[in-house]
Amino acid sequence: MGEDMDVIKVEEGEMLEIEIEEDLLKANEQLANANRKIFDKHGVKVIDVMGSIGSGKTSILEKLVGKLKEKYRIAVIAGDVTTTIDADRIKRHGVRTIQINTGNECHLDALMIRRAIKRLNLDELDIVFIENVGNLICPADFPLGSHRRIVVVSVTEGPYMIRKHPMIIKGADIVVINKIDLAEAMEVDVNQLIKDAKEINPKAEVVCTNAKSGEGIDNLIKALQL
Ligand SMILES: Nc1nc2c(ncn2[C@@H]2O[C@H](COP(=O)(O)OP(=O)(O)O)[C@@H](O)[C@H]2O)c(=O)[nH]1
Ligand SMILES: [Mg+2]
Repeated sequence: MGEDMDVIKVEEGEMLEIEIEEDLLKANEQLANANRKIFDKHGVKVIDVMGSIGSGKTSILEKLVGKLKEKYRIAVIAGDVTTTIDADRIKRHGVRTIQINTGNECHLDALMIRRAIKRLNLDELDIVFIENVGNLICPADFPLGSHRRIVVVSVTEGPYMIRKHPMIIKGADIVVINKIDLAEAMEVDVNQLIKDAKEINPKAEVVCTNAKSGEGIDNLIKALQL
């Protein structure tokens, strides 16, 4: 697996490493704004998908790509510390896929995305999905230049995932509550998760999904205005 995958390996010292964190965040934001301008110039809509490992990001992307690939020209950039597992899964759906291996970094940054988009012909694309590195802490501080940010939380992570991650929920345009098919077994109250999300971020749209069956994916497509 991963042999013919297009992989960017981020070497040490190549990341946006600036001594003072504030400068780092500022530098990232400037690059993110520049990325956004590039996307807009080429008419590409970019969607950043965040969430813990195992929450269902790749499964949701597979379903989205499956439903949208006839209508739109799609590429997927998958971020992961070391593997190409996600990009391999998505590539099977026949869309252009790039893996970014971040090495020690627990999030993608705007420079990594800049490097990845250099490998894409943006004029021949309508949508770029980005699967961020799997956790709900680090990606919150690093905008990539995307138009929409999705946070995926699954019921198997227990009842407190949303309340315990207010920063990333605040920055989300859409909160997806996934694996609703397992809510009963997990004794997790989906309505309470929805309430938690709305309380932290009243502007975010909340969508419930079962990425295995595809339930709710059309609502997510609607929320994304695609
Ligand atoms: N039952 C159930 N399993 C799911 C659902 N979404 C994802 N999974 C499973 O959860 C595991 C992790 O999903 P994955 O998409 O790899 O999560 P990621 O790490 O966030 O990309 C896989 O075994 C999926 O088949 C769901 O809605 N319901
Ligand atoms: Mg994944």
